[in-house]
Amino acid sequence: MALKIYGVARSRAFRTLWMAKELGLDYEHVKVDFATGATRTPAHLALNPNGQVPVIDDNGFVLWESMAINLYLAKKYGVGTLYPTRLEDEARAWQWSFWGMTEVERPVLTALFNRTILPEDKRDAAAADDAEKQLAQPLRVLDGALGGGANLLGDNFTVADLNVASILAWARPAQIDMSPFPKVAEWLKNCAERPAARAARQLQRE
Ligand SMILES: N[C@@H](CCC(=O)N[C@@H](CS)C(=O)NCC(=O)O)C(=O)O
Repeated sequence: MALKIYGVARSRAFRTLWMAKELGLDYEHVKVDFATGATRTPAHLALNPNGQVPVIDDNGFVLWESMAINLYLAKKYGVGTLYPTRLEDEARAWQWSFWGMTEVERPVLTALFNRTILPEDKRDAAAADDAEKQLAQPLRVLDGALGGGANLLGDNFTVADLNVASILAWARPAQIDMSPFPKVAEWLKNCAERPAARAARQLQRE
């Protein structure tokens, strides 16, 4: 098969699996599990020297970093649908993807780990609360941006929405209160209810 996606669905590989489902791609899922040390084997390090997933191998072209992978796949297979055609919209897709990684991912993960993932005696409630406070500013920005249309680049769902929503998918298990950000809450729900998102979530249960 031409495209291989490395990484179990309960890792950041979820983002890429969701993208592949949106694009209707045929792919081989190589279920490398970060929890077993499988990301640190010589074979995996040869693909991604960071020892992480996701990674893709698209017919011999190897790429890591979830946002870069999704932008690449969307541009290769989804111009005019998931990937914008206007240069300015393309730049906004990058803007939102970088923003998600730099402004949102760390605090949402801090809340997630300290509220649900770590063993109870290792959780730091204050760190989680602090992370939720830090998230308020970017969530206000996102709420404001969603005032102009149903999605980040306008009416249509694009890679910008998928990339940011796949990071914010952790907000619910992290028990982030979304009530001050009603547009974000509605947009996130719509993104999560897409058939491709549901199909990717199903992979987390297998
Ligand atoms: N910035 C990277 C982060 C990738 C990452 O941290 N992946 C985790 C799983 S969600 C991983 O593979 N961890 C294994 C390890 O660090 O050993 C991306 O977005 O692709």
